[in-house]
Amino acid sequence: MSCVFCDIATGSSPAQVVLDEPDVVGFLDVRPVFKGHVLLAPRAHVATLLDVSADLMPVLMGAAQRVAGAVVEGLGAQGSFVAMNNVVSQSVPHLHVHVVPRTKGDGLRGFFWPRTRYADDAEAAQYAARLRSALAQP
Ligand code: DGP
Repeated sequence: MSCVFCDIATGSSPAQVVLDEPDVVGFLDVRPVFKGHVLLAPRAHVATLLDVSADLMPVLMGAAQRVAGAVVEGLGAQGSFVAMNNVVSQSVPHLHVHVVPRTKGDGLRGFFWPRTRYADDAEAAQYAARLRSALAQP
């Protein structure tokens, strides 16, 4: 099965690589939200966040933290937006963390999503309870 991010990880497809580590590769998004937008992908094919091993997770998040620092130090951004799509809105089914440089007034408003409200405190409490219950499963 072909995978464009596996090909970038092995070097068989070209990319502007910014981070080249044993378990993680970071490269410029070919269609950046802002210039310097980086994608971080595990070298091994992993489809979504739910498939990341416990060992890989801190490696991936550590790399995201360092790239978030690099967009500030290296590009002069004030901050960053760090996110990933999982299945829904995920156009490449090889996990990738977006690190987008951000600066006040850059024009990005509310990012991609519309916001809603809970009907009342009871509804919010019910959602919280369902999540606590799911998180309590072994
Ligand atoms: P997402 O929609 O969250 O799955 O983001 C996928 C991103 O991947 C999208 O912003 C464009 C980028 N992308 C897709 N194909 C390529 C590619 O071949 N090279 C690079 N550098 N980026 C790609």
